[in-house]
Amino acid sequence: MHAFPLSRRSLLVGGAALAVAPAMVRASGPADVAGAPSQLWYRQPASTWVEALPVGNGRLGAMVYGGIARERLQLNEDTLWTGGPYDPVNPEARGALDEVRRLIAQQRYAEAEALADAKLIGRPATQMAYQTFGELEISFPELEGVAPDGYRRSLDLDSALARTEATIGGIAHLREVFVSPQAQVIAFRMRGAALFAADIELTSQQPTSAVTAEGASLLLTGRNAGRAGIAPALRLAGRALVQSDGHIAADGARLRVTEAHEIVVYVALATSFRRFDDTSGDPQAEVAAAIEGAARLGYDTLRDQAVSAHRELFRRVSLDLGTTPRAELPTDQRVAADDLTADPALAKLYFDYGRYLLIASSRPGSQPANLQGIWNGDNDPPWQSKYTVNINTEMNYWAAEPTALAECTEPPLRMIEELAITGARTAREMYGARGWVCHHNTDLWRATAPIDGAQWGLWPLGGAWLCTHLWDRWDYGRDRAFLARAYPLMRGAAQFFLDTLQVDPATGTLVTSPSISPENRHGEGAAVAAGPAMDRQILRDLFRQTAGAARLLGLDPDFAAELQTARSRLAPDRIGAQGQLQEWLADWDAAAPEPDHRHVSHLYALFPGSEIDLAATPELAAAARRSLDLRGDRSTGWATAWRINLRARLRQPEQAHAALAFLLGPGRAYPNLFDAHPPFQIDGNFGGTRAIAEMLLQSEGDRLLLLPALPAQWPAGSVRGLRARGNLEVALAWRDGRLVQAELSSPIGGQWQVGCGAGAALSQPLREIRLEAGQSLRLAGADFA
Ligand code: FUC
Repeated sequence: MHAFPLSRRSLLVGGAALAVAPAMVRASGPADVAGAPSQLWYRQPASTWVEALPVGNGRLGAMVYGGIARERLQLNEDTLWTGGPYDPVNPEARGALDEVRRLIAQQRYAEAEALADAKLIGRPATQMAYQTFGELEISFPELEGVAPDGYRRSLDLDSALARTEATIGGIAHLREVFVSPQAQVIAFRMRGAALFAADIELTSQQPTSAVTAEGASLLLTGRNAGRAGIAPALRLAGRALVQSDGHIAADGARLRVTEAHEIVVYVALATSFRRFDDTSGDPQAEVAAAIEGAARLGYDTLRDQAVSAHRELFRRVSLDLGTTPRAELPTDQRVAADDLTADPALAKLYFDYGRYLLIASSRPGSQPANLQGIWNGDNDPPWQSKYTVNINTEMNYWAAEPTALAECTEPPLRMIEELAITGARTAREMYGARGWVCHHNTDLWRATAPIDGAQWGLWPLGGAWLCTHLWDRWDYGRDRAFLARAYPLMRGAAQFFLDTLQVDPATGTLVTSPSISPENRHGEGAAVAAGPAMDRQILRDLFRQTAGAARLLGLDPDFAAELQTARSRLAPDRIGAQGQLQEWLADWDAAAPEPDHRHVSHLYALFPGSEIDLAATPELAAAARRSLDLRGDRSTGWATAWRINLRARLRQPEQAHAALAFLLGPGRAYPNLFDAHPPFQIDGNFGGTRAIAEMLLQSEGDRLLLLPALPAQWPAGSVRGLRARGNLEVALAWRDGRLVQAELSSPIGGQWQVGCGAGAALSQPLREIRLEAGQSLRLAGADFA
């Protein structure tokens, strides 16, 4: 299989991995239209983890507390997980599969579920957990008990610098933290206006970790932990180097600096992980090389390089939704105020933060953003902080294409390549099928078997859903070489379903079986079922996109025809007795035990899919709206974010804004603006960021809708740098709730149908526009009158 070009190693050699095609970069003006810096800031140090501020370079992460006498940086490295390579397929699964299918066909769902729980779930029935690496602690013994003046702790989203400023004991202090994507180190600098002393420690709760001090550096070594019977296979190393104009001496396992005006600390972290099936790396050599490289360049150069690499991505988009005096308040007070109507700039901050978090947690060569991005301070984190691919991992990337961060999708796209390898084994051994499959979760080791229990894990569409992101990457960027690399992955995902779809005895249509509608129980006393709506919707997309890719590449005409035939035999979406879109093949929705269930899986076809559409399928769109009304707009963090996107697609701006206000309020946003499931889960940040974009611009096929869900709370504003399908860049400005000007440009040219406005106010008919390569076009609001 052809490898994606950027390996983890390529990230380590320099900034070239992040280079951007010049055509994609706008002349970079100030990132912030409104003039106010896009910053999270506070008047006190963080006292809990969800007050600390996240910095990262995709691979390395730190949570900065901004303590006065004791600065803590909680540290992460994205390959530090429990366990080692393993194959969780249950050897009894293949033998029991037909019986589970037969019980489902006979509508004996509870029996089918019990048998599936006993025989189909993987061994172990859980996966490995993402870990915390440890902490860098810098304490200032002389500052103990001294109250600061003018304390300010901030994270600047435009430069990716975390800073703490204060006057302590009459002396000005300035501390700064960033993570270098080029040198692969976390860098800390403290400057004082008078001499100070500091103690520096590197600690870890990982097994057998030992720390030694030598000269001006600390070395931490250890290994990872096992989990659920899977033996640990990773060695780990962390190295810290201290530079100072003062005196540096080792004191046991820590370094003591005295009489300093300035200290700089570089931290490098690594494990022996190379790939899901290879743990032969040399972490000690890796951290030594990173520290040496950082020391050679020096703090100022590293900082300049890191800031410009960040800006290259971050400054592509800028948003202004209007500013009120609330924007002057510390961030925790803005969240606590719980009033998005009075503080439209908080939505802009959340949007900028979502883009910042994606850049900081997912870069070429790194692992994909997991349930917590890259930031985790717990060795037993919620849901193991892994990859839940029945919604959460996909949502992590919903903002990437429309907000011009395509590079950040390299890690999940590479993960799909790896899942296609491990998932081929699961397809063969568990189903006797060709192609590949991934169920509802995966981890660092790319496990693909069902886990947890049938109600959660017996869902074979995880890989298929991920593959729709391959298509999106193609559709937004239109890079044929990318499509050629992605096609075999899509083909394998589709092939699995050609081999495993079953004929439903009642309808004669093709259905998935066994499956579930993610995590929801139906009214027949079980979750397992045949052919839930989401499966059919995802498969319609996967088959259409795979056949489309084959056609574009001039490959496999017979296979593409087979996909189209199978596609036409999938049951269509159905409208149930409540006027709702049916979640299952039968109309079970009214009797389902959790009417407000967080997953809205059957609405996939409205968003992120687009088969259901107000104009093209008005009855189904009305049924989707009815389902959403029945479910309610307030849910867990990610589930609320999904609902906002759905309201935007339904062109219901007021509902979208109300749900966004809930997402950005104290129930679903922590003081550091991390999304609260609760607990912290980063998907809501990314889903919320996409939702704001989706309220301003929608792009499906060649259709473009401008301001389709602009709420009354954002009467005037502007955005530039958004991306649409077909490699189009869009800038918009509006006043009094109406478009003033749109500017469309494309390096490759093309043809689009453009509409403007929400709900019934949508301009009709759509305007057809055509752009030559490199051309840009201005449209005035009056063009849509
Ligand atoms: C899915 C969701 C949960 C949670 C978990 C990580 O199982 O149903 O709400 O987000 O993933």
